Amino acid sequence: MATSPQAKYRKDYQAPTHTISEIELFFELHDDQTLVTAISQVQQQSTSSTLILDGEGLILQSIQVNGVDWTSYTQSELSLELYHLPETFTLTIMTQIDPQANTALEGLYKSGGAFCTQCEAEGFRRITYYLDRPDVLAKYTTTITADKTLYPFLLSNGNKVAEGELENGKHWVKWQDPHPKPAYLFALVAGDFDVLRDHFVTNSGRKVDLEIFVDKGNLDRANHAMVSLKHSMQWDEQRFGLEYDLDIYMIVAVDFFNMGAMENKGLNIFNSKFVLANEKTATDTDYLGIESVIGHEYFHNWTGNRVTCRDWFQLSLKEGLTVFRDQEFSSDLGSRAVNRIHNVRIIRGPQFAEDAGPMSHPIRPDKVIEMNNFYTLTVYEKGSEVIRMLHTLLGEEDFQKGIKLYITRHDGTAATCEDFVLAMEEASGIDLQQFRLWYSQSGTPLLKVSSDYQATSATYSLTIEQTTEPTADQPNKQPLHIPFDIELYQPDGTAIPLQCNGMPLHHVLNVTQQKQTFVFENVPARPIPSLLREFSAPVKLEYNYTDQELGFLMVHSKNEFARWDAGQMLLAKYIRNNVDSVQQGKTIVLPDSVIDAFRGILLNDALDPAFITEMLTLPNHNEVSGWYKQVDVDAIAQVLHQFKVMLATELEDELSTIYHLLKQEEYSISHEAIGQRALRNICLSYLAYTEQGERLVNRQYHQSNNMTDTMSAMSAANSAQLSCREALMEDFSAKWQHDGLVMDKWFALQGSNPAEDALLVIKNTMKHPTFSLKNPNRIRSLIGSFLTMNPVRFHAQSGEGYQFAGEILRELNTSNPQVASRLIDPLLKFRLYDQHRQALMKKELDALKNLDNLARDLFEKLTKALDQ
Ligand code: B3K
Ligand code: ZN
Repeated sequence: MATSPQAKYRKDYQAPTHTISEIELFFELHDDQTLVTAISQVQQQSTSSTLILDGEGLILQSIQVNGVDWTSYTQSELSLELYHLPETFTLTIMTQIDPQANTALEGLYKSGGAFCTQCEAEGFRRITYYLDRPDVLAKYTTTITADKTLYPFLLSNGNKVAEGELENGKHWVKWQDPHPKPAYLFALVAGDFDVLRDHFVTNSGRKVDLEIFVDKGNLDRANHAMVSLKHSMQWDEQRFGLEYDLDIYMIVAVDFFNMGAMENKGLNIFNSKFVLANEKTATDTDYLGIESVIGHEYFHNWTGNRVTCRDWFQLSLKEGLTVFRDQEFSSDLGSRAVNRIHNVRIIRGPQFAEDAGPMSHPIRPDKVIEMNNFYTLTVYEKGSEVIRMLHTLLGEEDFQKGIKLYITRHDGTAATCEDFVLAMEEASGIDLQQFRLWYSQSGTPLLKVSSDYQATSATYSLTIEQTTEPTADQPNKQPLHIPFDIELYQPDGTAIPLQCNGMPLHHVLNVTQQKQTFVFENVPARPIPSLLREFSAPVKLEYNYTDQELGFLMVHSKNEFARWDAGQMLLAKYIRNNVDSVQQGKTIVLPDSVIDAFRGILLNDALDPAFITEMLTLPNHNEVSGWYKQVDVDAIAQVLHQFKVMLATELEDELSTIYHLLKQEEYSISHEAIGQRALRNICLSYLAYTEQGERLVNRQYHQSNNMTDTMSAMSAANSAQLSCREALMEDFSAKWQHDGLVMDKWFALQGSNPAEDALLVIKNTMKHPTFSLKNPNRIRSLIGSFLTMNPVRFHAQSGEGYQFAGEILRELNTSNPQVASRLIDPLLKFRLYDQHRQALMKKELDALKNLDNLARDLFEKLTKALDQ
């Protein structure tokens, strides 16, 4: 690395010196020498006649200003500075790029046989020199020329306005996007595809063509994506009153993609994982993932595209809000409780861990070296929790008023998080001054709650104390405005109407002080409190519940989420106790009362099977690790394993009855069928630890007519290390080795294989014909699961897991820094482990840090982790 990468600060924002009203792009596509001509209409907005454009890895061919060659410029590694420019002018820049050699998958690159682009956050500068910042909005016209046989489809944003043939076997297509947009929403695709076509008629009666482009032969896997797209369009009209604004909406599925999908205006580009599905190739989880990501990208059309971000520090403005919208979409279409549980698991697990680690940052970061490092769980998921808290405080009606005001006020412009909060404040009349701290303060608040009942006065008080521990980025914390949703129950299960100071009270308390007591009147007997219902704020809760109280809440809470949460608290208590026991050399015990509480849930046929499944799902190793400042990998693994065995043994009859009862003859993708399969398969995952395990798993695998049941069988065999595991793995690989996407499920099992020789097997698996270190999906499936889902083997005392991670990271640092930067996270947490492991992990980090060509992405994370 020549010079140390420079950080950018939120406080340094300055409006652009120039704006660009229109840009006309010409692409002559060739694998290794693509020619890009960019003709921009530029207007000076400041006193400076110097224009500094961003550019990276470009070969500059020519510059013209108003049609005349321009020589007054300097070029550096990351920019082009043009001097002595007129106030308004036409700027023509020709650059040459090499898409074939672009393994970073940012800018214009080749995915298999197709050309495609990824421009967010700062990829457009790898296509041409430009003001590559989100507050420069221009109208785009794009002409693409390419070989007609290889690339019959030439796509870009907006509407197709012209096309033609050329003599040399080439053809061209011209696209025009009427909506001004920042460069990060630009997209281009060229390739040969099968197309699934449909249409949608908007609320106001406009017909929109819908097109999904998939690799040839995959048409039978595009249907669910199309159904999801139509559901998204309908839902956004109904719930948010927002209609689509172009005549065409295109989605292209590509195999090489760094993340999930990208919301480019009118031309979404998707990781094929979030498009392709049929019952033979995709699990129910895949189906639900597709629905949610298709929704997410579609919802960006208003929250992201029509109103975009002023600068990248404001990323949560579009991402937090759009995640909130996609979560609401999934909840309205499916089970609200189950969706909430899934989302809360992410916050309590990996997001809390992010807050506690070296990369901690507020949802609106203050300092960034590589923007791609900030597409984080904090910005996305915690960002969505912040929007959800606003929704809780305002209620649906005022929240929608706020959204309307925000969109009307900022349509067609680049806005800030402050603009959003202001609109919410003005629409509702609620003072959000203190609430704004959620945008600037990082870390996870801890709420310590205590209670007191006075029989004589029939009053019950809750005292809430909030603290936020210092984080790597911010030593001092202030009290936040926390919506705290509660209910008080009488021992017979009825809810007590809340009353404070003689006034009836809504169930959401406004916690604003460091320490605060709420006194409830007319409470006939000592109540059982249900606290932080719906996880009404992204905080940790501490309250000294008895087992009986938790057992009570598991049965009597009015709200399913609260019942699940009580079950989790009960499990958490015994997981902690038993981790202590293991450390003291004692045996692991789980009282009968706890097992009976779960038996009660399992046998309650009034409950939704999908919900029972969540109740029976133990917190995973990563979530449990997050409870500790010093993680004892082996003790946690032992306890979780033993809990599984004990629950399986004690509940075998019930699990077995339900397993057999829920057998489905016909496959259907309804929410009801998904729920039943989930329950049946979690029963199998427990039964795998009993004597019947081998037989049931084998039979399910061989009789299965869908990927959900197939994978559940394989995953049960993998976790319980059944002797049929090898045979099933071999059978699966023989059947699917032609299909990388399906094989990813198999790679993930190899990665998370708890066997002692897992690493050796993984190294051999890298030679599998379907594996490639060039494909991010393959890397995440095999290597990613080893690093994140195989704690015991990854953290092996020998250090071989860390060494392996180091080797892979050194390679990816050169070929695909973005993927490397995501993969490195488990190593960055080295301070959580014992001295021996810390030293081994640090050795790998130091070796990476000393690389000559260390990418910005890794530089930022490594310096933070090591300098802390
Ligand atoms: N906006 C994109 C993410 C871009 C990530 C760039 N490293 C997908 C999404 O959040 O919808
Ligand atoms: Zn998004």
